[in-house]
Amino acid sequence: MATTHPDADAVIASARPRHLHNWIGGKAVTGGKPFGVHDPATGAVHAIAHEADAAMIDRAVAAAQAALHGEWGSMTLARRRALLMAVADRIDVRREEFLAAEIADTGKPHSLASHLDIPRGAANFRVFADAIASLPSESFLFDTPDGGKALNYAVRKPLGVVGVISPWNLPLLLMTWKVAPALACGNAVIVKPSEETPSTTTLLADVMAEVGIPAGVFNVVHGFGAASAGEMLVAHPGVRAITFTGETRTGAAIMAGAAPHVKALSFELGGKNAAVVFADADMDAAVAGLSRAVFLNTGQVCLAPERIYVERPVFDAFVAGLKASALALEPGLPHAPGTDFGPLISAEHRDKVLGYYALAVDEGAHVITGGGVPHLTGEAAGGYFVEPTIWTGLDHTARVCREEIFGPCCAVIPFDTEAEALHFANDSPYGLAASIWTRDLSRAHRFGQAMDVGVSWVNCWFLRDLRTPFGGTKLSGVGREGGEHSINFYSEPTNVCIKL
Ligand code: NAD
Ligand code: 6OD
Repeated sequence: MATTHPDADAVIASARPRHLHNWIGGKAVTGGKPFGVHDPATGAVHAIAHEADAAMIDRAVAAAQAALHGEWGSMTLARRRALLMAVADRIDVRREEFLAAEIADTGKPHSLASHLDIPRGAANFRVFADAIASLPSESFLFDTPDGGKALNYAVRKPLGVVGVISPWNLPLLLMTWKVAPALACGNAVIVKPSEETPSTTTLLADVMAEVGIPAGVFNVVHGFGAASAGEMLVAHPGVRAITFTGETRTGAAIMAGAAPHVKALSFELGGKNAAVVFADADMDAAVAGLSRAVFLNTGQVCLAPERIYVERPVFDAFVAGLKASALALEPGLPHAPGTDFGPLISAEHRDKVLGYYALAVDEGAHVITGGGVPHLTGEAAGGYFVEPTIWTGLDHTARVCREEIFGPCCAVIPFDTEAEALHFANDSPYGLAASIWTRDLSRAHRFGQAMDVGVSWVNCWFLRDLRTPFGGTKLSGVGREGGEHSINFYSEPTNVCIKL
C-alpha cells in the first residue's frame, strides 16, 4: 500500500522530496494529506503524493464543466485531433521521464516499460485521434405515413465530465486507454490514478498543458478508493460517467456508488484466464508464448493465464519447457543488466500472493518450481519479489484455480478431449481472455468462438488491433472498449428527425 512506511516521514521531511500534487483547472494545486509512494523494487518511499479532499473534487468538477462550456466545448474536431496527436508526440519526446516515473512507481524492468507501457501510452492517443475521424454517421431519408419524406440522422455528443479510475499494473497504458477516447469524443476528464502509481498521470498533466489542451479538460486527483478521492469522484453528481479498470469487487462498489445518479459505467475487471495447449501445437511456440503470458509484469496483467490445460500426450514436455523458462527469469532492480522479472507492486500484494502459494500446497499442489521468495541482495533485498511458480497435481476446482491471484504463477492441468478442455476453460466466474495453442485451423475457429470470454487468442497472447473490442464477460467487466466501441461509450447520440 502507498500509505505509511517507516521511510515516509523522513522523505516528507527531506529537503527536496518529489511531490505529486493534484492537477485542477490547468495547474498544480497544493494541499491535501501527503502519502508516501513506494518503489516496489527496493521498498523505499520515492515520492509524496497529496490526497485530494472533497473541496478539491468539487473544484475539479467545476473546472471540467467550465472547460466543456469554454474553448474545448466549441473546438473543431480537426483541432482536437491535432492536440491529441501532439500529446502522443510529447510522450515520445519525454519518453525518458515517463520511463523513469513508471519504473519508480512499479519497479518493473526497464525493458518492459520501454517496450510496452510508454509506447502504448502514446499509441492510445494516436489510435483514438484516428478513430474519431473515421467514424461513420447514420442518416436515413425515409417515406412518412402521409406520403412525404423525412430525414433522420444522429449526432454524437460528449457525455460531459468523465471520471477515470485506473489501476497500478500498467498505469500509463491503462489510464490513457480511457483518457484518449474520452478526450477524442470531446469530454473533460478527472483521473484518479492508483495510489500506488500516481507518477505518470501527474506527468501527463504537464504534457497536456505543454501542448495546449485547455485548462480543465484533464484534471488529476490523487488518493485512495473507499472513503477517499475514488469514492468521492464516483458519488459526485457533476460526474456523468465512470470508466474503471481494477478488481471486480471494486467494480461492484463503484456500481453501487454510481447508482443514485444512474451514471454511465464502463468496467474492465478481474480475470482467471485459461490457456489450452493441444498436442498438435508448435510446442516451442506454446512454451515461449505462455511463459511470456504467465510471467510478464510478474503476472500482474489481467489477461495472464493462471490456468493452463494441456493435452495429456504433451503434458510432461510442456511442463518441462515452462519450468525451464521460469528458471531462466532474472529478478532484480529495473535497470540492472539482464533483469527481466520485477517485484510485485506492494508488500500487501506480495503477502496475498504468498498466501496463495501456501494455499496451493494445502490444496495438494506439486510445486514444479518456485513457491517462495528469491534471495536478493543489496537494495533489491527490500523489494517485494516472489518466485515465478508452477503447480501441477491440482484439481481444476481448487481455489487457486478459481480465484484471481494476480501473481507470476499458474496451475498446469492435463486434459484428454476437446470437450473436456472447453468445459475446464469455460468453468470460471470470470471471462476476460483465453489463449489457445493448436495447428488445426478448424479447431482454432471452433474453440476460439466457443470460449466464453471477451478475447480469444490463438497461437498468441496480448496481441490485437486496437480498433477491435476489448473487455470481459461474466465477472470480468461491463461493456467493451477499443476503436468505435470506446467512441460509443464516451459519447451519446442525439437523434434528429426533420420532416421535409
Ligand atoms: P483496485 O480495484 O484495487 O483499484 C483500482 C482503482 O480503483 C485504484 O485507483 C483505486 O484507488 C480505486 N478504488 C478502489 N476502491 C474504490 C472505491 N470504493 N471507489 C472508487 N475507486 C476505488 O485494482 P488494482 O489492485 O489497482 O488492480 C488490479 C486489478 O485490476 C486486478 O483484479 C486486475 O485483474 C484488474 N485489471 C483488469 C484489467 C482489465 O482490462 N480487465 C486491466 C488491468 C487490471
Ligand atoms: O491492451 C489494452 O488495451 C488493455 N486494456 C490491456 C489490459 C491489460 C490488463 O492488465
